[in-house]
Amino acid sequence: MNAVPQQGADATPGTRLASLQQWVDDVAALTRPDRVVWCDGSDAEAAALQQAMLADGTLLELNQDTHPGCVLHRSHPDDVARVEHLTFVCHEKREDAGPNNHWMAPAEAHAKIDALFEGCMEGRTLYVVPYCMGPIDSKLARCGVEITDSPYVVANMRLMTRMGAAALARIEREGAEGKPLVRGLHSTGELDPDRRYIMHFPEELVIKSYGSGYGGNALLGKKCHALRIASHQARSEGWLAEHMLIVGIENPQGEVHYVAAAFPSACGKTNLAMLIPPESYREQGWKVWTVGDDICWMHPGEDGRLWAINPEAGFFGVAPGTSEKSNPNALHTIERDTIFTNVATTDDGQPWWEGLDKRVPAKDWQGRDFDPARGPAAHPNSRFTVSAKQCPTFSPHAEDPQGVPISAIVFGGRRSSLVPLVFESRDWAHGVLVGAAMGSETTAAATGAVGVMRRDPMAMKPFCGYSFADYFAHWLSFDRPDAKLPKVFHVNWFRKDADGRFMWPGFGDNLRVLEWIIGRVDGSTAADAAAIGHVPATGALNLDGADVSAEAMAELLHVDAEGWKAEADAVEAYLDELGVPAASPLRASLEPLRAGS
Ligand code: GTP
Ligand code: SPV
Ligand code: MN
Repeated sequence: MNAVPQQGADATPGTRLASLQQWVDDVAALTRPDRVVWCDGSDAEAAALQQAMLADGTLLELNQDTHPGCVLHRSHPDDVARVEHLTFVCHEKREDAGPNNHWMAPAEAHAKIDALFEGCMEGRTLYVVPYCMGPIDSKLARCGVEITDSPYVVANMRLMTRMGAAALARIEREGAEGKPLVRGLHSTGELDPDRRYIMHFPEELVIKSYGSGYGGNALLGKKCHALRIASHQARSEGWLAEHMLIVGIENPQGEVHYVAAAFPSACGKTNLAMLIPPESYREQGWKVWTVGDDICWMHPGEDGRLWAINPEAGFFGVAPGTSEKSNPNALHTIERDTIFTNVATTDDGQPWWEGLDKRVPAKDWQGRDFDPARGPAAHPNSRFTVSAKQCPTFSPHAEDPQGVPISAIVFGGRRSSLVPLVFESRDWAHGVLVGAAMGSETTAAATGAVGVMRRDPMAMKPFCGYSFADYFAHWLSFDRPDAKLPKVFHVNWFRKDADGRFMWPGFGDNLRVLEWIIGRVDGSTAADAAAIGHVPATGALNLDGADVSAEAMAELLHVDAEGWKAEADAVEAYLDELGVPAASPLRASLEPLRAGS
């Protein structure tokens, strides 16, 4: 990578925060780059970087008439998803990482990965990327600095975070006050899967990532900082860092309820966050406001409610399946100034993926002439990176420094059987159990088998920076006398019939379920008691205009008592595996399932 912009005369030459300067100097001594560039986040810097990447083939220009400002990146074919088996959470004590994480002793982990970093930036440029997760003027926001040798990472971080001079100014101000900073070191290395690690040191607020240029492995502000490190910080500071979308639902009276929803990777967060109401709802005046599509930081406010910010500034969304029918909002968002990664292209250079439309792609995600015999044209985990500001439904409150108040928390996963369309937990402890018991069939977002059911508590299996037993206890601790906690629900858009077809239309029609959820919050909708919690009373779900048969609906809402007894046993065994104490309220919350009432 030689064609990189020279440091401009007006670019920040470094920092007056001595500890930060020292770290950058130390990293430069270890990695031996040709050049060090401090990123200021300016348009000029971004344009120069993009030019350099177009010149050396890191980026390819897409059709500028149909997609102005859009570019394509084709990753190394072995570097297309998160690598959970190579991701480590390195607490001093193994038990603090828990059975839910891969663990290595910090000293050993540093030694292992530093050996890879040694001299790895020779011939390359070292970029210093100061960033802020959350609105730059928000007390709830947190800063970090990522050092990377990938200009693609710099370009993505600029869209996904508040990156550059303003973040550095906050970092310097907070540094002078002695506030901690998250430090992330990243190199693409050789992109060799055998020389690849994603290491976290929560007690030091340090991340080290080597050997991958892909999304969650390389954009360190995202999963590494805003989930794994932040969840550890949140535990000691009394807040929650979650793998959740945040969406505002405005009813015809103009009242907005904010809902936070945790679904595992590639299970519908982006789609729900950008939902377009069914026509009948639009006519009545329902509106949906997008606050965030992947990460949610929630803090108890003075009023006892949970207040949430989206720490991110952009969307790194799944491309396949995104269409004018499923998510027109996303399609409009990515019409311009978007980085596409591993999508296919049409013969006139437009981005294309399975499910977009009926056109036939010309080139597949690896740039080969498309041949259906080789599988899908776009990689199943191909993605777009785009500023959230381009989303037509971006909430006017998304940048409020105090965040938005959360009325309901929704858990959900891909469950082709058993789990009904929606149910409500009985109380907070039961809600935490419902989150802890979440299961979902695996997707292409991580390497490994797809479609295998696994437990994924709160959609945080790959992202919790400490032991799940401690994490559940932390969730339970929010239930204080002065707290006005959100109600907790579970949904399943992914039930399948005997022919393997989805039974629920999903997407925009999911608003029907959200309407019931909000009705439960404000007390206007009816529910029946069942062993799993509260389920919609007959007729309580608005199905006007929905393309779903009465038989399918009955099946979607049915509670299979025997099936749930078996599920309760499986959940109990999982809690045992995680070391959840016998006296935990989670255990008591399982009892009604056993009793079948
Ligand atoms: P990450 O970015 O990986 O955390 O994922 P995400 O949860 O934001 O996933 P996303 O919304 O991008 O959904 C991924 C896949 O789920 C796409 O293939 C969608 O088409 C599909 N999907 C989303 N919502 C629904 C739904 O309501 N029903 C069905 N059947 N599929 C859906
Ligand atoms: C996920 O896998 O949950 C994502 C994409 O949101 S990545 O940032 O690559 O982790
Ligand atoms: Mn995600």
